[in-house]
Amino acid sequence: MGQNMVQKVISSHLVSGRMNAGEEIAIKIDQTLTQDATGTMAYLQFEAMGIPRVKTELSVSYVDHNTLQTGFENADDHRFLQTIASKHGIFFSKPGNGICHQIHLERFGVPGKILLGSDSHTPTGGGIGMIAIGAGGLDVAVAMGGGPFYLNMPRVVLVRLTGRLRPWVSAKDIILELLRRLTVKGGVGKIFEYGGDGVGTLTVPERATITNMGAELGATTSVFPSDAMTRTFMSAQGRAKQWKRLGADVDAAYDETIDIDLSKLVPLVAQPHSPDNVVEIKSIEGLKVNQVAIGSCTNSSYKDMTTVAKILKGRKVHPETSLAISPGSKQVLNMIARSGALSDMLTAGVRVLETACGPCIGMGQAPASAAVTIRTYNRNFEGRSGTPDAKVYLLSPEAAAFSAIKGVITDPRKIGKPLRVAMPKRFVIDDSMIIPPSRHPEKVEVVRGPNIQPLPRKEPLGDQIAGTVILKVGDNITTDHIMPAGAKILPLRSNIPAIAEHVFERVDPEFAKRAKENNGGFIVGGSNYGQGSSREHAALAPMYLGIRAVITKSFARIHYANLVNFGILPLVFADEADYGQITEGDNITIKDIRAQIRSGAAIKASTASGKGLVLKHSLTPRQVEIILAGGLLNYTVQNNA
Ligand code: MIC
Ligand code: SF4
Repeated sequence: MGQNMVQKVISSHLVSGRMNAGEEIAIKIDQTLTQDATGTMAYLQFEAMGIPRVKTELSVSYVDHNTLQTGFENADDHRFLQTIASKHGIFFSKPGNGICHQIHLERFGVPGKILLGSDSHTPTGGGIGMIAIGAGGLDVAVAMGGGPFYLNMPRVVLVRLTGRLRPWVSAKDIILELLRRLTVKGGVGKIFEYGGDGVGTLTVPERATITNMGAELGATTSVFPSDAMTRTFMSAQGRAKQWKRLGADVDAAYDETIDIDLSKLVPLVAQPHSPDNVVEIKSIEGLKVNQVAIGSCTNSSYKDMTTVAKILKGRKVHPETSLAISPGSKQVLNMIARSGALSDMLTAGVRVLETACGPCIGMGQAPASAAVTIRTYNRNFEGRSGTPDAKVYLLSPEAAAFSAIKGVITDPRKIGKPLRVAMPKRFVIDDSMIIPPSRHPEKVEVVRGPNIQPLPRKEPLGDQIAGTVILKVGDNITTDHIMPAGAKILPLRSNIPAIAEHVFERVDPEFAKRAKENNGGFIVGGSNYGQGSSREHAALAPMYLGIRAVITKSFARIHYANLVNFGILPLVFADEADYGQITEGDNITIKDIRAQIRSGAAIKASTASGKGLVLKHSLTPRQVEIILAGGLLNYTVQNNA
């Protein structure tokens, strides 16, 4: 029998394991990317491994998250990142050059290669036929050092697209439709491989919108075949030589199949506060909109921006609505400047922001109290915009632009005659903001400002763990709940003692204080705990506060791996009903923990009231050794010694 595309790429990179769904495999990583908010830690970790030069084919360090520079912290981070990149063989993309995923697609992505990135939206690269996976910074550091990446072989789901999108229905509606059907948990342990006749109707940036937001399904990644459309995109980027055709064999088998008839889709919107809370735009038409934001790694391509400009041309943004746009990259901004599209936007009354993540992660443009803000982004978690009671809706650039004119949410099908936005024959290519590594690394001094604090390390696991339940939370807790971002907290990413003060701040402002008073303890959660970002700070900062184990009904993939990497035990209830038996303030003791997790069987714990509690783990034998060593860094250093 033939192979699907995922099997082809993984088998050609397989270091160990067998490609049976659920079994642990190790794969060779060709390329890595980091962004500044996760990158500083990743490079400190890489440095701690003592490897002089990266061993990947290509590693790129982007600066796109912390670009506000309201104090010295972000600029210190940028300088550190630039110098350490230069010293260790890493390309450095300067602040202002754009969002990591957009630039990687434009300038570096290669079909059939495997990319590991310290950002959960790394799967954007699937739009150009890469297997692109998001991971914690430490996993990326190990990959830069030449180590393989470990994961459980996902189930492969064929998403069969047929037909063609109708006017004013866009790629965003395809992924919103999947979120509507499958929810934010629906993709856990799966890779979505797109196929069918409908694929050929979608350009690379449209495909990238879909693979980008596949992260919101909880999927390991999503991927499109590399076809004529991919070749057209790559040659317009001056990279035709790097193109190769790649797709599934005709007789390939899949673990599951989902059918989507593109011609039946309608404009959709995700309502607050979850990307899967999807309804038809039509059903909420007329809702007053205070703010509109167009951009982010999901929808900031040349095609998106040009479409928006064409809708705005000759019209004005509504007097009571603010419209902010952030083009995804310098290339995009430059091209809309040259074509005149930028001028059309300005004339319409747009606020133009830097080519960076910006409002998507609460870096500026926080909406007014209780405001309605509609965005082309990928996440609308509560408080993420920087305003705790703001209501964030997610939709297509077309719908966002038209609603900005109307001042109320409006179905984009009312815009009128369909638009045609052709892809450029040749993009404007100027890589001058991508700085190659030094040819004389011995001469490069790595500059660290006071914001770069040393990495906290953890001791190997003791024989027993005991402590208090510091916090109990419900289902679908995001990493934005655990370790908030935003303009005030993000600049502390390189300073764990300082950022640890903010853990769970929006859920319970006393969390950090209580954890310190109790010398750490346990967190109890519901299902899909830790969905969202790849930020390892959501594990590293709780580790610093002494959290020993997190006990839940289930975990999201990247956060689970991050907990293991930092030596925090991720455990689940053997009987989910026990979740109801535990309350905040309970004391839990797990004796003989080393032997218990090694034996692989159920783990016996006890509460102060004397009640027994049965827990389970799904650690692989390698992950057990990592936990015993006190985390991946200790484990890697031990094994390299
Ligand atoms: C996000 O979209 O949540 C982020 C900010 O890009 C994160 C990374 C981070 O927290 O630094 C992600 O998606 O991984
Ligand atoms: Fe940046 Fe937002 Fe994309 Fe995260 S989701 S990489 S914050 S643009």
